[in-house]
Amino acid sequence: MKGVSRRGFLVGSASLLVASAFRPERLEAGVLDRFFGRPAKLPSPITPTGEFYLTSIGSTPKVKIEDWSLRVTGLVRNPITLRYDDLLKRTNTSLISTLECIGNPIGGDSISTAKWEGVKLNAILDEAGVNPNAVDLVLRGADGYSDSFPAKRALQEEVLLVTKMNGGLLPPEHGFPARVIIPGIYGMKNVKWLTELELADHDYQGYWEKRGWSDEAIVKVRSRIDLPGDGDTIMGREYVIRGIAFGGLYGIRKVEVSTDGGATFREAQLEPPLSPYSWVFWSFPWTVPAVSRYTLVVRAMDTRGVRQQAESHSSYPDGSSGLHEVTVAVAT
Ligand SMILES: Nc1nc2c(c(=O)[nH]1)N[C@H]1C(S)=C(S)[C@@H](COP(=O)(O)O)O[C@H]1N2
Ligand SMILES: [Mo]
Repeated sequence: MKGVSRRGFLVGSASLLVASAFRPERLEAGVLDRFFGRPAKLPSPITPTGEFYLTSIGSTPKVKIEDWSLRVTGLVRNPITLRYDDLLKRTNTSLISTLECIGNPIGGDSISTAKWEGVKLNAILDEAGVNPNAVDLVLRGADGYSDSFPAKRALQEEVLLVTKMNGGLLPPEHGFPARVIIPGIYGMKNVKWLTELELADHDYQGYWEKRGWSDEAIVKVRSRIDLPGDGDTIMGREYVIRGIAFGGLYGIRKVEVSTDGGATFREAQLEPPLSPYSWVFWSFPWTVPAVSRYTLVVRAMDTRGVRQQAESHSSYPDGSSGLHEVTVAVAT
């Protein structure tokens, strides 16, 4: 079990290494803030591109756009090759969607939200004519990474072949020239720097699956307390506890907060989300009964009625579970 959870930790630490190598300020903004006790804060509903979490197995590949193309191959009637200009010309749809790394621990910040623009993947796949025997869509990136997800899912309306992020071209580190965004599926399958989409007749095992991570990689219902931060001291008796919750493809029906270490829970207020596939912001006005220390706990339920799992488990192999809690002191 030890070895297993260490592997779970690897994704997170790898992402930190990559983030720090490319944008030293990111490490400062995330990890160092915590070490130096800068105030906790609520994220923006749309994560500014420069603050969006980063994870990759290596460095950002340099793609020469004149030489780049995206090929659709395998079990299709007409294999097609898309050039960058074609893809930009076809960019006609947008989607706000939250992306989370499967290695994100409970309470972690490898989760962000962007407005993605691109073309529906099913438009491209329909043009290629997918053979009904196709099982998986295999996605290959210019960095040698690959992953796959079910061909049936690839034909659904909400899956995008993305060229733009938050109004600008996809930045190099987030997958320029093109990536895929699949709402409700952990980041690992949202392949960046795409060069090939292959329809395969079998269940393909991608980079992380070969290392034991989940093949389905469906995001789990989760919630996080952003305010107050763990270890904070609250001044006064009126405080609004705030945070986010995320239910992947299904959205969030309910968030509940405990101010007594999980013994009792009461319902928080939800803000309407920016999209069915984005995180939800919640708030919980709290009248503090006495000067003391408190353990605050949060839990969520998705729109299907599936509850956030209370039992803690590391992210390996299929995403972390458990309830986020913070301990605060109240002074007056
Ligand atoms: N080509 C390629 N795509 C990739 C990866 C990678 O290493 N190479 N990492 C995946 C993982 S594990 C995650 S969590 C997301 C992160 O996307 P972001 O860096 O834009 O946040 O990209 C996914 N797509
Ligand atoms: Mo990831």
